Amino acid sequence: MQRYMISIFYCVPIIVAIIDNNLIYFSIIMSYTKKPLIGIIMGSSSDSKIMNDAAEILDKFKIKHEDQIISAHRTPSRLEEYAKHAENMGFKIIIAGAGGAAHLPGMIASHTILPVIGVPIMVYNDKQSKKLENMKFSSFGGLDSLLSISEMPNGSPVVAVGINKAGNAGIYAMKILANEFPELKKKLKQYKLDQHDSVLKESESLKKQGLSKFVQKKFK
Ligand code: RP5
Repeated sequence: MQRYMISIFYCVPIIVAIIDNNLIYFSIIMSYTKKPLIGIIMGSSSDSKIMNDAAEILDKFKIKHEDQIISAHRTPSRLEEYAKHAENMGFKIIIAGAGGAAHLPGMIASHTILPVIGVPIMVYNDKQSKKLENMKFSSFGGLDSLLSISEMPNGSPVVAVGINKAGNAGIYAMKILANEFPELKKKLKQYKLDQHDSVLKESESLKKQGLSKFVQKKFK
């Protein structure tokens, strides 16, 4: 079976002609740039710096998102309200970050059928200090949060990315959305090509300068 998509109008909504087994049919693809499609939530304002990596990816791909703080432990009643709000808003995906016992992603998933991508966050408890070396990390270095999110019981899955890897949550969300929005598929392919090119560029420069000079320059 052969499938082609021809974009007729590059405006919103986009109308595409789909040629499938010699049959032509038209389909309207709504633009993904007009309204928030993703809800980003986090358990505390202290998670915001890490969760911003997810927002940056979404912004790069021009996907609107709505960002909120919802604490599973401190604002439990808001959890259920938020799940309803996310569905009413037409969000396609929720990205939820939390540290420590990290119940937020799992609890949100239990209130909605929307896919939830959980970001385990390594908690630090010296909020006054801006210097990384002065921060005191939680005893389990984020493993507590990773296990809380990934070890959801049967029937209530939450996808977990690596500890503090909110950017990956953003990319994964783009991959899910790309099934619905062909333009996003193209952008993801380009993103991969850019990654490839940037490794080649670095490798060329390493080869040219030699390892010791390269390291001196890169880590100065
Ligand atoms: C979790 O507790 C939050 O997600 C955060 O990562 C952690 C610490 O919260 P704060 O004490 O910094 O507010 O609920």
